[in-house]
Amino acid sequence: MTPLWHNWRVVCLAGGVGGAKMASGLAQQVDPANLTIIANTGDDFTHCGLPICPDLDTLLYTLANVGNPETGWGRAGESWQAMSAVRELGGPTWFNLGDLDLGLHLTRAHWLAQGRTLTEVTAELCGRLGVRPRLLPMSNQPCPTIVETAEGHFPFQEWFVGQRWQPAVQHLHLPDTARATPQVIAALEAADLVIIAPSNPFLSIDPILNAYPIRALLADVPEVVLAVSPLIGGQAVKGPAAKLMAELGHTATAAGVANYYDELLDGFVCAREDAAEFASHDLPILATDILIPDLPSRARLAGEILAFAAQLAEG
Ligand code: FO1
Repeated sequence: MTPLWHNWRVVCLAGGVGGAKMASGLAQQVDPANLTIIANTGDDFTHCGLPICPDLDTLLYTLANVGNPETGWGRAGESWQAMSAVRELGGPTWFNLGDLDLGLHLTRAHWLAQGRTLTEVTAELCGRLGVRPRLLPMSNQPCPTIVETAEGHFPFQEWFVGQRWQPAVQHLHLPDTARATPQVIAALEAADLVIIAPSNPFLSIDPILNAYPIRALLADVPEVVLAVSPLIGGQAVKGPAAKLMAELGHTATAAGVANYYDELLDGFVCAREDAAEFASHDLPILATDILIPDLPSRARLAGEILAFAAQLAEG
């Protein structure tokens, strides 16, 4: 029997590593013509004169099956000749750009300098790497996240990579001028299902929601909105999600994440061992195995989430 979600238009809001795993599961289940991934660009910055878009690139490489499975970012089979030269010449070495990865940054810089938008450039890169779902930056303008800590204000990558996300976060500053692209708005208006990937709620998802009018669209458009927990047993699968939740005054649990997204959600996906946290919640829960290191486990989780969403849509 054809599942209810078969012809659904599905949108996934995604940061880097967790977002890319979710996107790669959805790409195995949903017709690429019906799947749109909206990427956080709050982490983007200019380094050595080149525009770097870490979350977009992690999504691109993962969906193209050329990503580095150990780091989660960058390309598999990378070499580091250019970085050796940067080191030898006394250039900045705190942020590592592999040789293959540099090829992408050079190409993107070239096309952006010709006046193409980040949306157009991303579509071209997807075509070249054989990525068929639509991958969209949330915005075409720079929307840099600034991290306020007791040690001062840091541009995002200087805190995340440069400081290994150690200085305790007091506040995250998101630009109040961030605007979503027309393509992002159209995808959300047409969506039957929106999935908030198991990405960092503060660093990856909030910057997307902050790009006007994405948050309002999620609240208003009558689609099903689900989020997947980035925490299992109070620990982040990768990165600083648990640390940041505690520092920003939230409970670092799956239920804490669901409470944070609050009225945006129609349902929540958590690890089986966290199901008890939701015993007194009204929110519909799918409790399952959310550790998705490989292609089959990602396809399995995506299938379960789509079936859960179909149940919710049927009421
Ligand atoms: N993360 C690191 O921890 N160290 C790096 O040197 C590094 C380089 C890098 C280069 C290109 C790219 O697309 C991503 C890169 N990342 C690196 C990952 C990245 O900056 C962060 O994981 C994300 O911004 C957080 O989602």
